[in-house]
Amino acid sequence: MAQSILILNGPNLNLLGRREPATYGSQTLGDVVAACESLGKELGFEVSAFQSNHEGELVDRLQQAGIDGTGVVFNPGAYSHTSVALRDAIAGSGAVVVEIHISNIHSREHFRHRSYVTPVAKGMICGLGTEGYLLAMRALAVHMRNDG
Ligand code: CA2
Repeated sequence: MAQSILILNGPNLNLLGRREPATYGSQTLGDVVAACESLGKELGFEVSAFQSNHEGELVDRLQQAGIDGTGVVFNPGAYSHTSVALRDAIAGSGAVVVEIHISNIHSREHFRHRSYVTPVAKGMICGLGTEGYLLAMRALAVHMRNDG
């Protein structure tokens, strides 16, 4: 059975492409997911996607990913900077997560510089626009192949 990758997006990312194009680009979340699905075919991974504005729903998906052995490309949005619950969900479930931010969180306001997720993620990509989702998938695919 093909290995799988979940594209998980947190609060407000459903607005992608509709507001703040200078910061987040002009692709919609649908465009991003379509590009990830297409790369998934190329890499031989099943791809699913989920977005929620609700922290607990993100916790549920991370726990399930840990159980299923599904790799996660995760943009936690603003919860990155606030959520011990998301950090605990990753650490506690053993889900393999590559964190991604569209913008460079280190060149923005000070409160965005710290992510609670980064220390428990396999790695983190930021500032490369929506291309970051595809780079994260490639990194995850290499890691998952090596790990069986
Ligand atoms: O750069 C990123 O990907 C962020 O995770 C995006 C979050 C922000 O709170 C993080 O600091 C960095 C915000 C997501 C909101 O997305 C919008 C997209 C279009 C229009 C309005 C909001």
